[in-house]
Amino acid sequence: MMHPGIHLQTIQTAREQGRPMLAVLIDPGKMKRDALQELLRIAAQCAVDFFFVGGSTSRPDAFASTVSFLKEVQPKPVILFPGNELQISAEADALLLLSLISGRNPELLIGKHVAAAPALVRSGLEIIPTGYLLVESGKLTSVAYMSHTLPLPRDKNEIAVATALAGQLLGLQLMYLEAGSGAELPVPVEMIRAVRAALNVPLIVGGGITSKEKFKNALQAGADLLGVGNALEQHPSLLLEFSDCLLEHPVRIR
Ligand code: 1GP
Repeated sequence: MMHPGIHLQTIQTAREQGRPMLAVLIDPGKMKRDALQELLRIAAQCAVDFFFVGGSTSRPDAFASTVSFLKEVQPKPVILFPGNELQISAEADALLLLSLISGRNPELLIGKHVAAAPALVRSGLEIIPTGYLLVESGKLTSVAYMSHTLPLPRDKNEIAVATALAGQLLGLQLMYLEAGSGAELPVPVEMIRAVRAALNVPLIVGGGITSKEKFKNALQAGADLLGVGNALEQHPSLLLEFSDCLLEHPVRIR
């Protein structure tokens, strides 16, 4: 029996209380330091629960210095969302150990995990086993290309549900329904609703959430934690709108 660490417990408790959460995704490969500082200034006034750090193309040095910087200048937990096995930093609070269960690339199901396991144990990080489900989202995304996997068809909710259930049966503690960073289309609301209804573990939804309306749609469909990155790189003030949306949510406890 796995005992959840403190950050997983926080997410589980929020789900039980019907209090959706917000994670701001920082891609160190894309975000310059002054843009990050501006985003942090806005985030300090918002209902941000976590910073996720990761990306498909980020270099290890930029990755490590971004994690250090975040830990130094702001109080919210920093959770690693690694784009590859080099994106590990013991300075963070936790790491989503992603298994790309929508795909059939053995390296991303278990291979990279075997290579990284000794370093993960040594790091002392809270490790959160997470099922990662990539959903087709219009045009080809970096994550679909880099992972050499076929995303789930957008209109096949039953496949998404069966995949998420299989991940849950295997003991994964979170599910991440992902359209891909910078996705043209976010995960369809019907799919979020169907997967959320089938799961006992918390559901993260991200990719292509670029407006308050899309944010609200994912929230109302049942996402327990919303991940937003790309849109905030371009329009950091959107974070205020997303935060208002969470605080307006009927059962959000402030
Ligand atoms: C990517 O789900 C996250 O893994 C966030 O996506 O950058 O499109 O917001 P965006």
